[in-house]
Amino acid sequence: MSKIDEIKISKAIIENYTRDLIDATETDVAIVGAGPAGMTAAYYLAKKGVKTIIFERKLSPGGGMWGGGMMFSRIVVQNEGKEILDEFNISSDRYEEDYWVADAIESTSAIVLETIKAGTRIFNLISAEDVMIREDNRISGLVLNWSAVELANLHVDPLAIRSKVVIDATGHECEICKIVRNKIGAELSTETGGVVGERSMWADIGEREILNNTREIYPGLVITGMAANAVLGSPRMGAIFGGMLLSGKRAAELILKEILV
Ligand code: 48F
Repeated sequence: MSKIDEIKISKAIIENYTRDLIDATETDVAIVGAGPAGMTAAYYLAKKGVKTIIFERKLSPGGGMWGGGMMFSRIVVQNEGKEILDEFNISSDRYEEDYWVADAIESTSAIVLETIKAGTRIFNLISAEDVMIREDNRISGLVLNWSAVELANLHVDPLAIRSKVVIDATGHECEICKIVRNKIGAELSTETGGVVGERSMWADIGEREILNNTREIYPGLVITGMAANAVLGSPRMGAIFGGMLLSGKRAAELILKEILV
């Protein structure tokens, strides 16, 4: 084996990562949250050649998909979502007439891999702590910091990236919408003008409403996944994931057809 040089290894990591981070400072779409909805949106955007970057707070991308339902590592998808399982080459077993069951670990890893292979770059361990806004009252980028800074509660100033569109794919917390509402005092396009908040579990209604909830909630800001239901006051739905996948795809279609034109 050839002689190993730790300094070369360190330089290789720093140079390669920094090159990609600099490249991420100007993008078409910046997605906050690498859960199933955010990654599916990224996959369909990147496949169409749209420059798409995801920032994920945690070490592992995947959000709430790894854990299945109450740590039983299986997810369920209804018939309408089966085409997306197939698109990601995820194997699934039919359960009665309407459902498909898939291994949560296979599903999450397949979506992560396919999303990256489609051309999306995922930056883990980075949190979006604010947005950028300009005179036209349009969201124009994200303010980012290392998750470790946030966790340690250190006072370290963030850096920023510019993006034509931002997607809030932060799940139940809908963090970006809360920031936009609270810091800018923005009127979101909801019945109250603010974040309505998710309702208790009712999977049938939650899954039915999520596609309509996937929308541009403020100029330059699109919501997808559980964040879409939380912002618009729809119910949560538990370990059925068809709506998350279909919402991600819908967010990508909306951006392609109506925003980045
Ligand atoms: O929670 P999450 O998986 O959201 P999702 O894609 O899917 C929801 C389901 O997992 C489940 C469900 C199924 O019926 O209801 O809950 O809508 O993924 C959200 C990701 O966003 C990250 C967080 O760590 C998670 O991986 N995240 C949240 N806030 C930030 C963030 C932030 N400010 N910056 C970066 N990442």
